[in-house]
Amino acid sequence: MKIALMGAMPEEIEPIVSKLSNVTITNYGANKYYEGSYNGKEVVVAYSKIGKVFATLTATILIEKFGCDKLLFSGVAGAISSDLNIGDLIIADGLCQHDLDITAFGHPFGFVPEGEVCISTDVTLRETAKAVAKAKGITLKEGIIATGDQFVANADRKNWIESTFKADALEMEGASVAVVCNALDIPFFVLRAISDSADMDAGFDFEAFLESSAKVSADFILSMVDAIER
Ligand code: 4EH
Repeated sequence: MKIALMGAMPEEIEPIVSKLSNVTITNYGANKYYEGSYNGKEVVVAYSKIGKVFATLTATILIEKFGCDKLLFSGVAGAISSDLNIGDLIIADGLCQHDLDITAFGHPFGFVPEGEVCISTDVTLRETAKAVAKAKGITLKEGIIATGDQFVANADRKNWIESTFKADALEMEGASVAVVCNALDIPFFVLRAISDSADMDAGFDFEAFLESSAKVSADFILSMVDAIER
């Protein structure tokens, strides 16, 4: 078993890489891949850079070049649901692309022929997350995460994403990981800690809370690695 641990930004993987043993770095596809072990389990860690295209590339390389057979994403997100506050954790039940629009041809937002609006994450990994949360006494929210190539800092856009996709949080990479892992039949999981509320103050909040929220998510992901059966 080899577990891929992926983030989008350096801040999202630094708290993971710093806890690995026997790290080797491979440069590939204009990116760095950190291979190492965490409490005896083999992991490969990378940050993709921001957005759907880079996330697709990195997820594909983690699976096809490095041979990872599970993928866990860790990072931060903008809250949609009003019961998510800064630092809270949400796991994705499913992920959709809020910026995908071929509605001109009668399709719903987020849908392309032969695809699906919402791709579900692995049920076993979700159960592992709930067991870890219970053991740690942490509240985990579960819901839909909407992905798009936009930093949302606008209440109207946020409300549209909520009403169109029933989404609880939004970010810029998760649905890419979902598309890749779903197509390649790799169990995957997306965890995000809230850094902002995707509203007028989002830019400011994001800068203030990126590091602390990224660490909340990374610490939880490492506990999940410990809890995953060999
Ligand atoms: O990887 C991108 C980062 C913002 S863009 C998506 N991440 C953070 C999640 C996220 C998010 N996405 C969309 C947190 N809040 C979000 C929001 N909308 N409101 C970025 C960040 N820093 C420098 C440059 N670009």
